[in-house]
Amino acid sequence: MQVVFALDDQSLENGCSLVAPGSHVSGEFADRAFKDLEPVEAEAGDLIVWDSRLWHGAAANTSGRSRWSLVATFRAWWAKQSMDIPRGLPNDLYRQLSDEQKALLGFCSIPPRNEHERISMKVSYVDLRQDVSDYFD
Ligand SMILES: O=C(O)CCC(=O)C(=O)O
Repeated sequence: MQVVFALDDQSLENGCSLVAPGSHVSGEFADRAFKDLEPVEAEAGDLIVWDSRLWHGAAANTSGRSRWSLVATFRAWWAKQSMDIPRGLPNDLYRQLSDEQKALLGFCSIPPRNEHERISMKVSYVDLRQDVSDYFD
């Protein structure tokens, strides 16, 4: 999810966001030659939200005025598979994985047993353990 929080009024003249409606479901990466972009004009204080897959950018600022905004991208780090892969993965496979692959398989989002073990469900790469059995009793 992409979020643009407009700190200034935003028009085509001062470089507002540009989007390609429907492109988020095209299954294609952004085509930089694509010309049929639509401006997203906004007032200071508006919050604009779109699917991060939407092809987007910003117009050239030709106004001589500022066009400040805060842009942030969010994704669901807690999204997990429906099978309990962390608990069932053979250790010889686990040991071959990179930290990123371990995170994708859920080893960075194993829920704690209780608030004494951990408050957050999220753990970082430095908290990854040596063996699968080190996560479970
Ligand atoms: O400047 C904007 O309005 C959009 C910028 C943006 O979404 C990005 O840089 O990914």
